[in-house]
Amino acid sequence: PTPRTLLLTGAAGGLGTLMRSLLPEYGYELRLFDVRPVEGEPDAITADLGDKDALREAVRGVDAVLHLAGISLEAPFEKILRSNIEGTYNLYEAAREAGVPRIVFASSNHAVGFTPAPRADTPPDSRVLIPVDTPHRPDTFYGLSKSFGEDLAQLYWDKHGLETVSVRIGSCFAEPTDVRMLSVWMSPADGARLFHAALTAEEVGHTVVYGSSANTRLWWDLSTARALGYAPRDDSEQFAAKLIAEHGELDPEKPAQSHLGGRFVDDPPVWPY
Ligand code: NAI
Ligand code: 15L
Repeated sequence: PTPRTLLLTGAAGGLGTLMRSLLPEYGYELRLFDVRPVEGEPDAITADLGDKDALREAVRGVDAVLHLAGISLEAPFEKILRSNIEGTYNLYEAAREAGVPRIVFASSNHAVGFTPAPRADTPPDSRVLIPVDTPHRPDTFYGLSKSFGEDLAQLYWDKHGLETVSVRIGSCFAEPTDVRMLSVWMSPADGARLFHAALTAEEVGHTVVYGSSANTRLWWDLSTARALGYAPRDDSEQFAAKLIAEHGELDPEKPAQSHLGGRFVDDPPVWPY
């Protein structure tokens, strides 16, 4: 059955803004949560993930949570600890206490960012795709917090029966903007399809999936996502000629071009606040 009331954390962010416009057509009523005000949404809850009372209030009566809030780039460990590690724990505790049955957790490819990518000079149809059970190889403190979130989700399933789909999102933006993104891009429309599948599939326990479109140059295995009912419709290949003409093919000798996490392995973009 489709959950009706969905708590969307991180609603003011890039992905939160995309999902605010795309998810209502799947039948969700959204309750919004973010530490920053959500533009044009006076009923949004403006609170930090450190505020346990606000979280208890936020989860009351919801059918599921789409947990996007957190620092989305690299940052000093103390900041990651507060927002992503303690913050995600606080959310899970509030959800457990309230009996919320399912969370969809925005994990990231950076939980496994130091995994070597299939070489760019291997033809796409003979590449060995990275499975979801590849060991955690975080590329940053940020990626480490996503590895933690996946383990936390496993614990809450095993111990408390709270279900999670952990989505290791690639790059969910309107368009891919570099050559790596040809492999890891998730179109916003496919993002909404995947989150909807993760929210509605039966008996997920704790399931880990990669989050991307059906890209010709895909690096990872989408079979666990497809098993939830996800049927991606987009492919980044339409952007390939222009991006490759501009930047060239990925260089397998350069760490930032030959690992899943891209530049996060040596020069991560840093959280601005
Ligand atoms: P974003 O940085 O645009 O949005 C994150 C939101 O979380 C912001 O609005 C921020 O105010 C809020 N937030 C941060 N710390 C908070 C706290 N302590 N309490 C309450 N709210 C807090 O990031 P984006 O791109 O929208 O990503 C959303 C989620 O998806 C993040 O968890 C990110 O790590 C994950 N993700 C996103 C990817 C993408 O391609 N956009 C790729 C992989 C993972
Ligand atoms: C992420 O986890 C970030 O939140 C997002 O801003 C992108 O950098 C994305 O990964 C990526 O790997 O492209």
